Amino acid sequence: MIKRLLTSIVAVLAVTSACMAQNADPELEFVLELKVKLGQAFGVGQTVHGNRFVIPITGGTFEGPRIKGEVLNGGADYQLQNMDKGRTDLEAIYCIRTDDGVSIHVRNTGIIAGNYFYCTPKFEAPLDSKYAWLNNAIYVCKPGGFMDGGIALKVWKVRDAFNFESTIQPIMPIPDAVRKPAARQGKIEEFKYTAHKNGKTIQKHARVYLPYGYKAKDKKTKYDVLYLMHGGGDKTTSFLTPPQDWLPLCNILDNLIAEGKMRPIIVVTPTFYDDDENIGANRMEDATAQTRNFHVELQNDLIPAVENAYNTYLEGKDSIAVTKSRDHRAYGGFSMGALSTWYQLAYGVNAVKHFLPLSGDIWYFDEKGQKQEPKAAAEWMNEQLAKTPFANDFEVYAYTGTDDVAGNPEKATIEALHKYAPLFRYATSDANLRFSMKQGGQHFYGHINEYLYYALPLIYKK
Ligand code: FER
Repeated sequence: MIKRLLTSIVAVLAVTSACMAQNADPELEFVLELKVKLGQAFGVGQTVHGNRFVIPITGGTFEGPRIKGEVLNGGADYQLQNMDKGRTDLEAIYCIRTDDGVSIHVRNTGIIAGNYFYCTPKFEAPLDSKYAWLNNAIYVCKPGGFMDGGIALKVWKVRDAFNFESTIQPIMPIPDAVRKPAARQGKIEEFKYTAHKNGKTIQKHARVYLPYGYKAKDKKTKYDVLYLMHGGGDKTTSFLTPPQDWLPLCNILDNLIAEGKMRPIIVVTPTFYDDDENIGANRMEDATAQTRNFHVELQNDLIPAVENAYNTYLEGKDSIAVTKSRDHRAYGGFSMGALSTWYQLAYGVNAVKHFLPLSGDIWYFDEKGQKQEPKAAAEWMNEQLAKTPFANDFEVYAYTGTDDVAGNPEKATIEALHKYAPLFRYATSDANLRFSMKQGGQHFYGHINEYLYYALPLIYKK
């Protein structure tokens, strides 16, 4: 008795753990439609089980997205008809054969009660065949129509519904130690360059983080470069060296590199404004246009200037050289900088391989200047990428927080990319789009820099 009790507890636990792994609701996936030819039915009469009725199955065809073939002669539908109770129980047993010669046994049981006519077929396919996938699933079936001397039956497989919410990766608190200055620190330099913007030549600057141990003279040691764009109203220092109550990115970088969690890299923090001290009218339209156009300056001015000044993989100054070294380049940004990241992906995927949109959605407008729904933005993004030779060669690492103004907009963007932009592979083993949300994460650098603690080791594996 006790032993049986223990056994059943173990069984319950096994069932519970299997259930916990899949908290999604079920949905149906169409598998095939059968067109079954029926022979002359005959009644056996009243038996101990009820009124037994036999309908021979004499042939037919079947077809679905992954399988097709013929229904074999020799099966039958064995029915128990209880007309007085308004109920018929049926059990059809027969075989089908695929067009490439695999025989599959079918046993389809169901009920007819008034208008309600549903069955649950079971398939027995040879384990060593390419149809073995039919074996381990629950199916439902209902008539798709009645022909003279036959019946059409549609079959669906019951599977877990895709639950977008459950695919969002959570973000754990980062270790306290990585917030503090590391023993071995990189250097932050000011970098001046000439940009060509709206037909004008302007002098601009960016900040450059050089990892600990970077030696200008050691030309053989080359570094990948990450460009990080600030948010609206911010400047070139906002990421790396914010006021003390924010989490400075230089501490994260120094500590990740010192702990061996990522390769040493160069980080460049430019501005999409004319310069730090000239943020213009700082109206939203200005910022939107400047984030949209920054890819031109990045490719023509900033990348050639900064990557020829430091030891990087860029060899040359033109766009061909920039494209050749794109595997070694990442672009990310916060808020309006995230917007510039999406625009960089849409307009400048030739120059960059890795993208880090941090708390920002895609702003896609129609001719009247109306911001479009995430679906239209996702379709536009897919079209943009499809035009390039890099449609299958980019990676997106998207992050935001639940208490961030960009949280829900970015979440809607990711879900739309998953649904409507086939070039993005999301929640698959070969994903090129990843999405994480920090519970309570807000719209400020302190939280954004936490996201980079997780993102950078993914891009810059040792
Ligand atoms: C967003 C929500 C807010 C976003 C940007 C902002 C690009 C804010 C911008 C600003 O105030 O500068 O989804 O995406």
